[in-house]
Amino acid sequence: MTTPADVIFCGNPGAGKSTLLSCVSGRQFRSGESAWCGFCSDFQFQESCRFPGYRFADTPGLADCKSAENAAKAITQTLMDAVRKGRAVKLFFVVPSEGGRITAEHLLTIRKVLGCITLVDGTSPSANSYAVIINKCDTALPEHQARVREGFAVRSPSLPIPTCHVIFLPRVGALSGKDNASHHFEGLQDFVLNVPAVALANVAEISCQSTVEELKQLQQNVSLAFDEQAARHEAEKRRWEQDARDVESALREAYLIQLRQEGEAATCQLQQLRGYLASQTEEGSHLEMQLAEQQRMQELTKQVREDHLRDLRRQQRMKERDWRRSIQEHWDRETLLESDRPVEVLTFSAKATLPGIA
Ligand SMILES: Nc1nc2c(ncn2[C@@H]2O[C@H](COP(=O)(O)OP(=O)(O)OP(=O)(O)O)[C@@H](O)[C@H]2O)c(=O)[nH]1
Ligand SMILES: [Mg+2]
Repeated sequence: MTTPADVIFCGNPGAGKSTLLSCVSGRQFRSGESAWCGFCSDFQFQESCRFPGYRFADTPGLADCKSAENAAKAITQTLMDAVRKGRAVKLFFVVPSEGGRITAEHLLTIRKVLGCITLVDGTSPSANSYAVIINKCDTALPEHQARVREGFAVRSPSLPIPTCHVIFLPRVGALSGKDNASHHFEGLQDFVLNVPAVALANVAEISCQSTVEELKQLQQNVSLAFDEQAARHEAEKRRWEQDARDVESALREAYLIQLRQEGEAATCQLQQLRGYLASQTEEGSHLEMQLAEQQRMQELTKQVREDHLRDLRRQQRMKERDWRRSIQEHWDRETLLESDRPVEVLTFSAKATLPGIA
């Protein structure tokens, strides 16, 4: 938890100050016009068990011309009470959302309240020394929010003290037209706790004298600033659109190049595959030819061998026939001569001289 401080809500009538204070603190701050009727300098701080040590103060709306002086007094007294008690102050301005525009009336209130403050070091409040609650937002359009944030974040003739502490709260139907109703706004308590507190040394009276003239001047400034901002945003939008188109065409170009390169690589691979297939086919047909040649040679060899074998057998048969014939002749001669030698011995010696055939 941050160091306890006084939480003070300022803003124009009907912005939702009392309602939001009740929602944050859990204490009842009377809302609606009746809350500040009569003499409005009758302020009161309230403490909350949700935030020990903190004090919460509501203030009346400042831009209402009829009661502006009383409202100014009430704001000054509230701030002076913090000064007297030496308490740091967290200053919040509640501003209703108007479609991404902050009107001159609300800026005038911020300027007037900040303009009456002197800090302990003798200086005026600097950038980020207060916070803004944009209330009753009907839409959460990012471009509206960005425009409002930018409007508060940049120092301008309409807003000499900028701030980056801005929160957007939705319009809650259940609170509409109801006094003293409550609602939990997501992130609001943390926002209140985290906004820096400032130590005040003095608070001057808020002047309501030349409010009408100041408002007129401010309205012109605001309208000018709004037009400038709109023109800047339009130019920025056009630049972004052009950038987006450039990026898109660069991406498309890169994609096409990649596609082309992939196509070329695929074609190259296909050619390699075709080449490989062709070489394999050639090798295959070469092998087939070799095989056929081998088979032919085998057939031929077989043929030659068979021829040779047949030849040998024929020669064998012829030799055998000659031999038998010669044996027979020899035998006949021997028989005729009545030889004493046995026939087996003669047969054996004749076989032993035949060429090696089984
Ligand atoms: N729909 C809706 N109504 C809201 C919201 N906040 C406040 N209101 C209503 O707006 C009206 C004014 O709210 P207040 O809280 O009284 O406003 P204020 O800033 O305190 O006004 P003054 O005290 O007159 O300066 C009330 O009727 C609330 O019910 C919101 O977020 N949504
Ligand atoms: Mg109020």
